[in-house]
Amino acid sequence: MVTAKEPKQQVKIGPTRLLINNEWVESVSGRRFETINPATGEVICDVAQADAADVDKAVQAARAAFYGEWSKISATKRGDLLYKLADLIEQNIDELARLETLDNGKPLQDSLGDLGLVIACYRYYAGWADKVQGKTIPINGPYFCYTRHEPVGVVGQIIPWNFPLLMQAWKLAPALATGNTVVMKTAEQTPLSALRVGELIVEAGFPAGVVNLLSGYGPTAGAAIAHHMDIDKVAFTGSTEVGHLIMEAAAKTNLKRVTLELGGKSPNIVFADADFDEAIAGAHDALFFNQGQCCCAGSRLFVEEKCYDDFVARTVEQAKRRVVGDPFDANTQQGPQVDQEQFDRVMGYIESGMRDGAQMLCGGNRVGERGYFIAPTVFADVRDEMKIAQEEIFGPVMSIIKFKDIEEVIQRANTTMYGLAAAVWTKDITKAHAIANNVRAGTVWVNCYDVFDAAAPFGGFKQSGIGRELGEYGLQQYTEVKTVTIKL
Ligand code: TXE
Repeated sequence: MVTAKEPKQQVKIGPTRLLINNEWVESVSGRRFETINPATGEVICDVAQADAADVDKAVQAARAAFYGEWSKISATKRGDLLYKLADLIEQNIDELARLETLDNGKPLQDSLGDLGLVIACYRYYAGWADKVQGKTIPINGPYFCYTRHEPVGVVGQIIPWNFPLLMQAWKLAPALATGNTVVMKTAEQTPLSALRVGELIVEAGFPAGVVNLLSGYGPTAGAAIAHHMDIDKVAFTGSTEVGHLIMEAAAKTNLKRVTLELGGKSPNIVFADADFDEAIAGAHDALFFNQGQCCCAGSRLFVEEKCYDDFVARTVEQAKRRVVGDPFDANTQQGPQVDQEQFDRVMGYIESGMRDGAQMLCGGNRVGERGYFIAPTVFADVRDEMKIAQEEIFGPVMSIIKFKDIEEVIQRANTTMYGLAAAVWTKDITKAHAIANNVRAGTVWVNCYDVFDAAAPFGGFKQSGIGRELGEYGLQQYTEVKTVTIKL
């Protein structure tokens, strides 16, 4: 049950203006927009609303910094600044976690979990800053040839609302480690925590113009970034639909580099020989974690025929036990969906599942009278062609699908336009490798799910994206290779 108290009282609201050139400014238009507490539906505060004119200002600041002070700072010093930022985030971890929970609705424990990964990400890339090296190349003739890995330039970054602080870290850390400057637009649903990090960025000592933070909407501020002629690269995380628009904008303007991390419909495959308790708990978390609002959610749960009935029964029991309620309550496992639009969308998918004849075994309803809470919902007997098995639901709605054998499940797992993640639960190492090798996805987890580490790359095959984030691979997306050839 929802027991939302007045979480606002427990949270200190940080800056609500735009960060451009290390100054906190109102938008050029003077417009502001409201950000809502998803646990209550009430307004938290309003925030300056950037559009194209503010993007221009931010790009000018970022360009000046790129050619100016930032270009003169050593790689080691860039690393030091990132370490300092990580330390400041760690010192303010409780305040940031509460702000994240207030604006996004995720349980406080989950915000703290995200922040652990945030801090690790900044530290990981801080360590890389002075280790990005080119090569010397033995070309023919009397020449000395080497490569330099140079920053791409001014980078536009557009991030979503499901992991506001973590997505900020995944984007900022590799970009700054490699010497780029940034114009970042946060999601309109969750502007607050990123702005508080902006204060810490200034406090850490990053020069003016290196990081510019804009709150605002996609079709205005976001599109202005994607179309800007003086932005060298755009990194986007969000829907596949908008991913198409970002690439189109880059193609129509200056061919800025594009990296995309988009939606998914990830197969989570349970064989009858799996450790049953672990598979049930793992499949539950794979789907319901973060209110189901994960791009890599295990949203097509394939269960082998031999163990199907038992698995379904126990999975439903577990879903019924999930504690939904006030995200500030320590016992809460599931908070509200992020906003009314996402709530309506998820409820629409629940209706479509029922219409298509899937068997709804629990949930399906709103929880409480205010806020955007949805009961954990489990559909069994889902068929591949149903909408709930095809489209990204992005909510606490599990779709269980029966399969007979390994060849069949590999083929069915791959019948999707997405390819972000996959998982397999089995004690048979041959089956585990067969799934790992043959499912077309950027990440495959074996007997685990959602294991993230700043050192391990993440990203999509097919329409789940272009490029990789995290790890050494993530650095490559933020550098240009320059070949220098010198006659001897
Ligand atoms: O996404 P959008 P929405 C999926 C998920 C969800 C659906 C819709 O299925 O239900 O997308 O969510 C900015 N030019 N994911 O509407 O619109 C927007 O302001 C430039 C998966 O929130 O893609 C925000 O900052 N930018 C996902 C960001 O794009 C634009 C996370 C994401 O918003 C823009 C979120 C435009 N024309 C949603 N339009 C993931 N991969 O994790 C919007 N934006």
